[in-house]
Amino acid sequence: MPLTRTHRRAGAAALAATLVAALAAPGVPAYAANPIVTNIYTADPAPLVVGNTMYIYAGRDEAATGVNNFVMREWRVFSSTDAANWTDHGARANIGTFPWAGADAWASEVEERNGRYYWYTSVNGNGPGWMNIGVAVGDSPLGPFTDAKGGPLISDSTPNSSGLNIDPTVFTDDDGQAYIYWGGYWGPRAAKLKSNMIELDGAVVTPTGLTNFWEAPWMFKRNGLYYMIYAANDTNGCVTNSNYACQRYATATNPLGPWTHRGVVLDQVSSTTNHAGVVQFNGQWYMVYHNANAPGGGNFRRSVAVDRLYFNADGTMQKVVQTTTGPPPNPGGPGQPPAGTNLAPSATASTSHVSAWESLAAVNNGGVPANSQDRGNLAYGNWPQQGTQWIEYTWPSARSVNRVATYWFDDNQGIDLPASCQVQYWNGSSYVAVPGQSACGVAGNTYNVTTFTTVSTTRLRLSITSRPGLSTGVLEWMAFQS
Ligand code: FUB
Repeated sequence: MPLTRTHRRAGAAALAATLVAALAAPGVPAYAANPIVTNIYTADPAPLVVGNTMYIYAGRDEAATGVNNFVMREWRVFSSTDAANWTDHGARANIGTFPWAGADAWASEVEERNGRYYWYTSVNGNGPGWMNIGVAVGDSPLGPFTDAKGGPLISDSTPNSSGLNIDPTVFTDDDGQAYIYWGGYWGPRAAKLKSNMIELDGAVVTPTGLTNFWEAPWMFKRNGLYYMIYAANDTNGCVTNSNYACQRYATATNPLGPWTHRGVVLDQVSSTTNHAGVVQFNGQWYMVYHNANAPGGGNFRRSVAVDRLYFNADGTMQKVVQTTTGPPPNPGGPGQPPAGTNLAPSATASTSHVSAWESLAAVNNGGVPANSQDRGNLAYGNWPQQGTQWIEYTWPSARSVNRVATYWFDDNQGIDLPASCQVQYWNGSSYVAVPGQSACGVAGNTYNVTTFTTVSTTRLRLSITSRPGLSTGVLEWMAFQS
């Protein structure tokens, strides 16, 4: 079983010793929180969603302390069903996967097509030049993977290739056309891929508009708009020292550009390199990136981290807030309302604040949300308020209550899942926490049930504390006596 956050809080120290010993083996749970793995060093993460699972494909940094070079020989896979708790599946490809290669298992990305999984890798071939793009293929997200081509897909002998042929990102458009972008040393390149996914289709082009591109492109599409994030290392709003990098991004209305630069989406991280991927999972957007934050970490001993990514209403992206906690668990799925008689519809709702364009009526109108972004039955939000806000039920006479269920609203913009919450009741003179309450859950896309010792009250309150810089919202708040 993957570790939960509760486990982590309760027994992180005890678990550490066990995990350090156990994690060499595949299929072993990895730490949650950021970095997501701390028993080994991992870098260049590439997310992929398959069904209800998010995979992260990453390189492994094996440089000893004080070694100022990449020592990278294998690519590993991690998976999660909630973007918070991760399982390490071990190395699923390595330099030996490519008989023509000899070193440097650098950044990679996996793309699915017709049930096959194509793993595009940066690797040092034994031929002329330095880095190449190879491609392995497997029949499942975990492989086994074998060399798909018998030689590089892209090398220094590919006409118009990059000054450094690394960091492939492969994107398949709605019409089935796949594209590969790659490059380093300020040299982004792009090409179409044939439907066999292992041959370029036509000429390599030099995309325009990727301002200050350095390396590490990642392409995705949202609402019909193409996005490219990429590492830049300019000191013009990106980094304080050009040994480091940030993630800039650009958008386009055509998959081959031209691109329009939009700004910085991830600031400098604690490692000099900055490599990220973006993915939508269970209705929410995530950025997966690396830093040097694991104990003993450094520029060649990096670690993968995951955080939420938010879009503004105009499609621009907010800067990712780099956290040590990682995102809250997001198990997804519509969920079913808890059984029992819901006392909420018979109450009058009130709140500390409701946004003008949202509705407090949402919380007790009996709606059944499909997910945390579902506005179909109204949504309550308290934007632009931050910190602690509340919603409250008042009944004309006392009710006995010992359980609530909360379905949070998350608009992927200013309203997010809260940092914490507490159930309170009016004891005749003030609001106090209901006695014996279980954890007040903050997961999205589900009913968070909190139980407590029965109270008899006319007023029940849900106190909600936001995550930094964000507001909170509720789609449904149910109250029961079991
Ligand atoms: O991990 C080796 C190289 O460092 C990657 O290919 C680059 O993107 C940078 O992260």
